[in-house]
Amino acid sequence: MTSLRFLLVFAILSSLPGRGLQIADFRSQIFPGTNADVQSEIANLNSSAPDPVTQDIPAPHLINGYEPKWWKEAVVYQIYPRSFQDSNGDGIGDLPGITSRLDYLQKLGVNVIWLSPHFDSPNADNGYDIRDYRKVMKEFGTMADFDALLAGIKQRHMRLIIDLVANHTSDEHQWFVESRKSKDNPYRDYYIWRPGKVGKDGKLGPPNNYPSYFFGSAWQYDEPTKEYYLHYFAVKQPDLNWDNPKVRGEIFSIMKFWLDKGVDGFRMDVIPLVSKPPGLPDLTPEQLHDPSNLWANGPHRDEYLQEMNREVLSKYDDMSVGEAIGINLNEETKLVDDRRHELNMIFNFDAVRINRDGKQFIPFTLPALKAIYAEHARVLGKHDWDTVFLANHDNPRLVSTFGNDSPQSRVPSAKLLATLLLTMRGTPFLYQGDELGMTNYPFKAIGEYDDIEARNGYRDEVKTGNVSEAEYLANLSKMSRDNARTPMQWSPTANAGFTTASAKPWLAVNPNYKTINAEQATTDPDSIYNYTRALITLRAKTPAFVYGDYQDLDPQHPRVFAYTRTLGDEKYLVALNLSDEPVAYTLPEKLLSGKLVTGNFGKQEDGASVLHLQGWDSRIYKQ
Ligand code: TEU
Ligand code: CA
Repeated sequence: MTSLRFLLVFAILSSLPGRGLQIADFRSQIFPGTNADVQSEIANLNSSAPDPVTQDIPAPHLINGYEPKWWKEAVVYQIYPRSFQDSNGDGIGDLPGITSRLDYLQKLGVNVIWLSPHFDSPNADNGYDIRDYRKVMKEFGTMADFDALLAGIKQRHMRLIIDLVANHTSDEHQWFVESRKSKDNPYRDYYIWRPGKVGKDGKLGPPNNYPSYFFGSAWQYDEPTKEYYLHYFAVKQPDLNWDNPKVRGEIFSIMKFWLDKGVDGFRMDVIPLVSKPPGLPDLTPEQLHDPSNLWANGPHRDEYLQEMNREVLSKYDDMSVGEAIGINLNEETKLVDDRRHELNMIFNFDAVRINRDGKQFIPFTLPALKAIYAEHARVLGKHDWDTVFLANHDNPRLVSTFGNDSPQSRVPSAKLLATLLLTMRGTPFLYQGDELGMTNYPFKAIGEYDDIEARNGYRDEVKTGNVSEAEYLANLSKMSRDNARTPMQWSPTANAGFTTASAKPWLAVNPNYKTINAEQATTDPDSIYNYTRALITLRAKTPAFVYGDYQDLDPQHPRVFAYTRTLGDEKYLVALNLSDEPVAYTLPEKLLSGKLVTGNFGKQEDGASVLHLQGWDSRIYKQ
């Protein structure tokens, strides 16, 4: 019986063209009748003598044990609005600029857009410091511009998730303006205030030894009430006190405001940090090295996320992805197990930050990277869901970090990385410009950087003589977030078409825009853009890349990443050479390659036991 059903399932699967909805179509194809028929079909299935095989047969609508969901079948594209497209010549990207580029995104085939913060903000941290959650940042436009953007996205059958920055606000937010006025102000308890502590030097100092992610202490003394307030990030980003139910109520109503406008969900900024350690004792030396693990595992974290789900998320057909620094894999299931009703998925930073110790660049090996994906596949089960990403606005460029951005290797390595992101297990998140193979910027001096993290680091590390300027700048040029934030390169014309020729972009355009730009890429059939487009189309019609099991075929191979995705008897082999040198790769366990579906060098070698992979060669075979 079981095999008959699977046969049915996959016969139809492999014949269905088109997008996520196919699951529904396939479901209605498999069980064309009304729901009642479906139920009786199930009943018949289960009524016959308890046959161990059928007993664990998954509920008919599950696919390989997974509950089908649009956000599991989605390909997400992240937009950093300040750097995407300027529409009014002030050198700063804005919402009408994004709206003018929606056809470019629809053509690429992505179906969910994640918009980094677009709210009113004094931009101490480029929008991640919000002054008014129900107002659009004036540089980005008006609420009417937002509504036009949302309408344009929906008209193109795409969805929009926005950035919920609720661990902290701007210090210019009305709540904080009130809170700092006096100790008995009704908003005092919206934030975390503590009296200072007199140190051994007899001087008043911060309440404890918490460091800020942006250098210096995480506490700021405030003259009006002579107390300190907590800020895990910048001084102008005071942390909210989520232990205060009023604060949680405020955030939940802000979420409803945007969901009622038609937004499809949230990417939630450092959301695990909202439950603070009780009593706020000093960090131990070990915790001081990376306080995230302590700060992300507060006592009320899950309780507050379950409350958020109960009060808001469960009431809409929405998508929630938590940015979860400090959450390791074993903790991840607590946040994403769909039986716990917290979040749909999280960003776990194991892979994207494999090349850093704190803020220091460190080399990594391919087996170490492969081990992370193998562990994710082992730990995250059928009730969990994962994200797949290797770049965003907080990390250096994808091809420069995980590929090779030299002239001869940039295109093949960028195509290889697109293949990895779009065939791996979990919802893929692409970052603006990676579909063009945009690279890190040739930063030379601290004055070229905008990012508060880069500038504070220079102040505290170089100006104090802790680190030499050369050493600091050398590490920064590889690791800085500003590498990802240079303006989008649309054309070979002045300012790469990001803004007018006469305007001064808020951050310099990468000088390689003459060769690397969307105009060239969209018209070149062999471009990274069109290769990515074909991969997105392939993923949309191949549920094995969404719901299929993952298996690493050769975890210890130092240069080749070979894995399979299997859904029933649909099986695909992905073979990637993540090095400059060619490899004659013998497939393990007498496996044969199968039929080539796509490859960035077009080399066939169907049904082969040895694949002659060029440097950065990437191939997908149907087995
Ligand atoms: O980022 C949190 C985060 O992981 C980074 O800030 C990281 O800790 C930092 O870059 C250290 O290298 C989120 C947003 O994505 C980021 O842009 C904001 O700056 C930050 O939170 C505060 O809102
Ligand atoms: Ca503008």
